[in-house]
Amino acid sequence: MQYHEAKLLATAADKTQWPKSELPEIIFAGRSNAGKSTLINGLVNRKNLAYSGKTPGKTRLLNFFIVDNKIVFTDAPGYGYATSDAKSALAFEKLIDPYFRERKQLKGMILVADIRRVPSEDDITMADFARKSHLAIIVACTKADKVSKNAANNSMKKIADTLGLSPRLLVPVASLKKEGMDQLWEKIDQLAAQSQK
Ligand SMILES: Nc1nc2c(ncn2[C@@H]2O[C@H](COP(=O)(O)OP(=O)(O)OP(=O)(O)O)[C@@H](O)[C@H]2O)c(=O)[nH]1
Ligand SMILES: [Mg+2]
Repeated sequence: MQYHEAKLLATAADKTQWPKSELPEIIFAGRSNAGKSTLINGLVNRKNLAYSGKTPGKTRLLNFFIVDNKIVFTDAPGYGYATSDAKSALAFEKLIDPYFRERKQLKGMILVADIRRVPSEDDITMADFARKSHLAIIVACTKADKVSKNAANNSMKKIADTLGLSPRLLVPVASLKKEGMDQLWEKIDQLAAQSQK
């Protein structure tokens, strides 16, 4: 795996705290506990750059990481955990809506989905949103180390189908074992190159 230089640029509760940067940005979106933060750590080969953990709801704010001085990864809180909790759903929206609406640098989305689960309504909404906003989308199917190759292939077909996306946009990953990182980087580099045009 290639070396990648990464550091935290900013942690933002609202737009006044968004970093001043012109670099293309990619948001890591997905259900709570899907493995967004662990994936960021895996991609840059660091253990604890992004805060991750066993209990859902680890990431609370938007965390911006600058990588290789050429791209910014935005780690976001997950959705769908305790959906009955209207207060946290509202907090999520307040944090994410302005970012989606106003962040000009935002060029792409990595939709992070547990390979063992059928995408939720919220996942479908996210994929639809990316399509409508002309954001490039990549689906990282996490925790592939927990299933057989065969099961992984079947799940990925189902995930692509449910999200209405081409299977080519999906990449299986095992972030803790650093599997699939090169394949995902290849897609990220393509995305970054496109957004430069
Ligand atoms: N086996 C395995 N475990 C993983 C993988 N990715 C993440 N995990 C585990 O899943 C749990 C959740 O990971 P996080 O990265 O914190 O998930 P998140 O999506 O950032 O969660 P929130 O910030 O709460 O929304 C942690 O215990 C991780 O170690 C993976 O590819 N394989
Ligand atoms: Mg997280």
